[in-house]
Amino acid sequence: MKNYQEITKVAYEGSTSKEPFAFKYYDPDEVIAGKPMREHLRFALSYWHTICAEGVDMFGGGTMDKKMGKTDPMEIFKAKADFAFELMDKLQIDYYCFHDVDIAPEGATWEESLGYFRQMVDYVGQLQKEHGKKLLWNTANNFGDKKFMAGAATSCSADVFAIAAAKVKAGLDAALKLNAEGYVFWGGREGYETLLNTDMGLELDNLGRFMQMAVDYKKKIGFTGDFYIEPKPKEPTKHQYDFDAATCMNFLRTYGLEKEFKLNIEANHATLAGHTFQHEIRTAAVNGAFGSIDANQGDLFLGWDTDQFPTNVYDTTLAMYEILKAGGFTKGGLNFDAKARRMSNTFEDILLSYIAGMDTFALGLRKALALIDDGRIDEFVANRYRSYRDGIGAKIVAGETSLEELADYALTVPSFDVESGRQEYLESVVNNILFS
Ligand code: XLS
Ligand code: CA
Ligand code: CA
Repeated sequence: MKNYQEITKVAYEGSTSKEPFAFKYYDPDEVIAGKPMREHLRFALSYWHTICAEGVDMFGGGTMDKKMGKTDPMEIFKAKADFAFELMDKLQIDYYCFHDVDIAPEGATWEESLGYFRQMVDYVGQLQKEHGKKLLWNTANNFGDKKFMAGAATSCSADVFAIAAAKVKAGLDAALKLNAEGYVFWGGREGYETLLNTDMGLELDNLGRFMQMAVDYKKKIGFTGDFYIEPKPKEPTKHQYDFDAATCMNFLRTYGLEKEFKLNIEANHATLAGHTFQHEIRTAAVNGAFGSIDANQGDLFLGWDTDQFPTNVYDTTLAMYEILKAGGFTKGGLNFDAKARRMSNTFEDILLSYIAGMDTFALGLRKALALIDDGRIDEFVANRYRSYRDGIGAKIVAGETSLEELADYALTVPSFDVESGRQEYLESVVNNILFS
């Protein structure tokens, strides 16, 4: 196998290629269904996993060194940024995502940290221009530091609320400067462990106030990117306020914010909430809040956020089917919030894991389009609900009937047979498309 330095560009070679450092299904400039694959998929590199994480887990230290041979903190972060953009070039990835602490060192005080952050925003801004890349979204890490142990916008401490706000303000200034397509709010520790020490009502109201202030500031500075909330049911806190897509929509409507936010759905967070990835995408879409995707997969046997690169084509096909049905991405994209396994600890593995993830979604896109072209599933669903297209069904849908009228109507219905849902047949249609 070639080594990392030898690979200058991962090219598309088609499904018969055995070259490890080639795409088998992702042909970035191939036009399918009216646009190039790169525009359908809008792949993004996750800075925190790929550029920062070194393989540390609960039981052991790093298995990879990503300090790029530097010792001075600013030099380390500049070298990491150079590496990030070189990697995006090699992989033909157009977008990236970061937390504030991913791109810059933290100083002894907030003021010092802010100074480093601003310098590094300028640095990545320059690299963005040189390499022709875009920022899909950025965010604030308001969960890692000790001060966020009881939450950020839902902390019991108003001072912590204030520093969290300061970090979001700095993040929005950066988003504006870097012309980001979006900004993410993942409520890392916005939740609680026990009600015995928690004023839930105040915490939720404060979270609503926090989000409203972010919206106000966004408008004030003229940032036109999307705002996303990223649902997750647990980890780190036991009860997270942004449990799943439906809970987030309820939160947004309660605080009158539903027009200002969309959702960033993460595959592995969906499964932790006891939902399929498709369910969460569909829930976002039917609520008019489909925005962006954190693409990864979990492990069926492990109940935590394993953030694995997606390799399951069945899942990516059904996810891409939902994404296409939702109208595809506008400002959002597919961010690989995923990391190679701890023992896949070489720079070659970084390339190989992205290639696997990108090809799996590219194949999913191709298969989802084939499912739509085939038409059997859409036709089945349309036919299944045909009783709502005329007669009493059409009146129900139009809101033109009442319980009294329906009660009279029910007396005229001789029997109440419901047709078969044909689940097994439909699953066999999916297999037929996948394997032909
Ligand atoms: C953690 C989340 C996080 C967000 C950004 O589980 O996925 O990485 O995407 O803060
Ligand atoms: Ca995520
Ligand atoms: Ca995650």
